[in-house]
Amino acid sequence: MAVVTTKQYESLTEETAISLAKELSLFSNEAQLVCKEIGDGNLNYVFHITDQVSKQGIIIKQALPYAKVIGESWPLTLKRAKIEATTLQKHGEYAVGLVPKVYATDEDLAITVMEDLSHLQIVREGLIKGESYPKLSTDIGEYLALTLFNTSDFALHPFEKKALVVEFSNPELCKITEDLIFTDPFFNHETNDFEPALQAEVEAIWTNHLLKLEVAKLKRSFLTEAEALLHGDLHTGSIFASEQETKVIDPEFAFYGPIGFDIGLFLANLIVQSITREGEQREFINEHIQNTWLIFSAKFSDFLKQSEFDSFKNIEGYDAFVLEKIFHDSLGFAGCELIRRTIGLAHVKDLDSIENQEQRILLKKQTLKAGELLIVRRYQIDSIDAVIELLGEIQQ
Ligand code: SR1
Ligand code: MG
Repeated sequence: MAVVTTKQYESLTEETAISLAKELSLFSNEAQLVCKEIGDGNLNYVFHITDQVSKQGIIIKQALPYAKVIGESWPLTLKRAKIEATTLQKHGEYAVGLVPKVYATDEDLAITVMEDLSHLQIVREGLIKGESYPKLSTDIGEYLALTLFNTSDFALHPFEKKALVVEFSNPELCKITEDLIFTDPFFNHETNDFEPALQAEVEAIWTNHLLKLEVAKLKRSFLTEAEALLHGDLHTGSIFASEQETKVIDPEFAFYGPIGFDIGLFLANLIVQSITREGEQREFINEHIQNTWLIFSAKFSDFLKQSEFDSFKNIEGYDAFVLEKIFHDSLGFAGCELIRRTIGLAHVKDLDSIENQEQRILLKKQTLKAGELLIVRRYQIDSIDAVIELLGEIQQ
């Protein structure tokens, strides 16, 4: 893999991205390159470069020194590009084929050059259109088990694990999550963004003592529990898929945190889909929710039995304790994600694109209720089937 340095940071354009691709010798001399900036996320530029002759392509992702979603008034570290590239490589060692290949990085330009995934769709977009991605939950359940187990103390020597905790320290991006997921939505904060028709529900959240106490505990867990190298932002906009393939992208929020966080974010984004769909389509999403947990927990539990470093792995009840903790954490984190995606700064298209105002508000209220109940009842919910039952009660 090429590591280019010595350049001064400057934002790429479609033209300079092509020049860079040529410099990196990633195409033949005869290639006729075209480039389009396709980034639709909150933070970065994404350049798609294709050779008109061979039809081969690459992606150049560049971090901007500020949050694109807000503008230059919100500065943001460029170091996240290195964290993202290194995480793709580390996770790719374990979750083989489930993350894009990295071809080159340049720390000064804050770029990652990677595999072209343009034959796939962003899962959020596809789900909104009614796609069902039959392999999605099996692939993501495996990705979660492989990446989270293999970067944890269960699989690594304590010195190696602690060195990784330092290497993947990502304070600025973590602060965004601490604020936008765990703090601002639960207070009358200026970053919040909600429809006036939700005023009563939002004020009920701000004054719900029990809910805030439980969110405080979840935030504390996010701040202090360095269990595994997380993706850190595993929503359905961070996954590309087709009927045959799944690839997890965008781990710029990666850091060592609680295992349930990645699982919770993914489940929450499926739950939004469950809430916005009906009939058979909802059942299909509910099966994805169940299967994600079943695949993850079965694999993780198998791996745990073979742990090289945990002397207690065969103590009866230990495996169940570990899995139960991850399950309850996941539900709590899912609840926080549901609430922040409805009333916080960064919304989801699944809800905001519903044109009928009455329907949109009804479904946003259901999303808020699902979030609240997952947080406050997480220790009483004893199975993934019980999560589906809870959703059924909210949807009546
Ligand atoms: C200012 S960044 C807003 C959100 O976009 C990212 O994808 C993360 O989810 C973050 O919370
Ligand atoms: Mg992202």
